[in-house]
Amino acid sequence: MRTTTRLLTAHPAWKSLSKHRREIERVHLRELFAKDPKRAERFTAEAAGLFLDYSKNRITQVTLKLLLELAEQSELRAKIDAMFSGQRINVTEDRAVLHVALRAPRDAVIEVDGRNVVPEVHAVLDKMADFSNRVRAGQWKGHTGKHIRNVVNIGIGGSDLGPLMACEALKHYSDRNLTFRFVSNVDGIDFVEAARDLDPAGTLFIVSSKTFTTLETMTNAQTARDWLLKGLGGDHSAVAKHFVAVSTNAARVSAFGIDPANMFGFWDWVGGRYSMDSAIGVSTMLAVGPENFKAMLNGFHEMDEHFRTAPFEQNLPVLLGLLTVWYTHFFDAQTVAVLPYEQYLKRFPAYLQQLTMESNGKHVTLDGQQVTYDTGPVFWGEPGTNGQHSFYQLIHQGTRLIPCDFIAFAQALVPLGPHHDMLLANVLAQAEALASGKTAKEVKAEGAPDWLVPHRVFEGNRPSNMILAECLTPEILGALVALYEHSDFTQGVIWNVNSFDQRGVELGKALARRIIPELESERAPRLKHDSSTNNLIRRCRQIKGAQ
Ligand code: G6Q
Repeated sequence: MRTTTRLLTAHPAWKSLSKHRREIERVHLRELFAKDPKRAERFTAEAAGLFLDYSKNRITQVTLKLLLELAEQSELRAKIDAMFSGQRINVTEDRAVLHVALRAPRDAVIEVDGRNVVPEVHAVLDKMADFSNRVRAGQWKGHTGKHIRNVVNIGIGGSDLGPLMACEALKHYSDRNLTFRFVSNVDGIDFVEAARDLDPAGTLFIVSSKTFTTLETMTNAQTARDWLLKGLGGDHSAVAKHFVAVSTNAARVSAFGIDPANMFGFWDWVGGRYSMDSAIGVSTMLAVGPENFKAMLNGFHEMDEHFRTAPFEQNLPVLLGLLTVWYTHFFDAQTVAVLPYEQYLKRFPAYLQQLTMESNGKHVTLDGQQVTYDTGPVFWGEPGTNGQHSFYQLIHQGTRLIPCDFIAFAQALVPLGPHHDMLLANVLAQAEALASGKTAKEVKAEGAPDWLVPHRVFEGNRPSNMILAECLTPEILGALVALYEHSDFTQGVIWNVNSFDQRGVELGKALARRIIPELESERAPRLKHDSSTNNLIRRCRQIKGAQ
């Protein structure tokens, strides 16, 4: 399907925003708060257990109105409806984009090519639940009759980052009798370290790969099978008790030697980075049990419904997405820092990096025109308070504008003396300091000598969002992930790019396939790369003693 759309920069709201930006360039957040005692109430919104305070952004009501107009002029509403109704909005791969169907309730109807996909989704969820219950109850035993104590997910990218993040995020709710490991890197050390203290008789491997062709995953799966068979005396029938697969490719699963009865399926309308709530999440379900997994899906669904139905001015993903567009274009912000003040969310920024950067790291519009504006920013971050003792310096006093998303929880999952209040005080203080800063007058009043004053001044006026929830539950995790999925979608619509393909990862993969035999061959290969790559290949061969 090919469409020709109006260029983003031709939208009237875009032009008004460009003009408006010049008007508020010099306005300080301190002034905005001083002028409007109701600012905090005005710029907050709430849904699915998440409270978003976006009042510490460099915006006024005029900014918000213009950004909302930009969303309308970009036909965001129609595009949301197109996604939720199963239209093939992933035009370059001719696919529907229906991760929202993965968390739809059992009685919902969502059709792809005239077929309701919701019953299939629930059939897989039921199969996952049955399997998880059997493993957790010790009914699913290893080949020698031992209980399964270790679960190793083998996958990469979308088949790794989501379950890895979710298992960590929901550790508090997990069965501590089970150990979870994640092997993704083709660097053999990843497998070696994951397996070194495991007993093969009590270990279950989940080979997670949508295509079941991915080099890293298939290499690691093969290594895992060899390791298992070696550990269990070479009996091939052991594979059936120690390997299950998550894939859309039954033929390849079977060719690998995994009984298709032990395969959990999903569909081509689930993109890898949107798949943590599909069967790709079976490790998460094993960890936390089917009830908690369902609770997570409910949280996703609640945010989906909010995104689909709430007016844009109260719509959390729309607001978050528009603010990213605002800073990317009108303040030249190159990055967004995501800073969870919750140790269990330590992998959340890494997860978001794939979600956001694979989705909107695009240089052409849906109709193939080179964009004339920046698209997806770099997402990065670390859990608080650790970052405060390293890179926050640059956010506070550096020369770049770095919008921050702070994520905080009013209650600790495991209260421990004064820790949680200290944690909360820190996140609130950071957002306040970034917004208000500290003037030269204030520094002088503290008695600083004149020469030291400039070093101790904080400009402030540095924007942040605060995403606050009661505490980290499975529902909240689902809502949080859906918030970013849909914020990403909003940005992709404004930029008019396809947020659902990832062609940019292909070229390197293809070249690696060519270089592997060049490194492995016994005879010196005829190299036809650039001279740098040729030299590096020769040097690596020499070091390992090849010709
Ligand atoms: C995500 C991407 C990518 C994918 C991996 C693994 O959106 O598609 O990260 O998840 O390349 O692919 P397989 O699941 O097919 O092994």
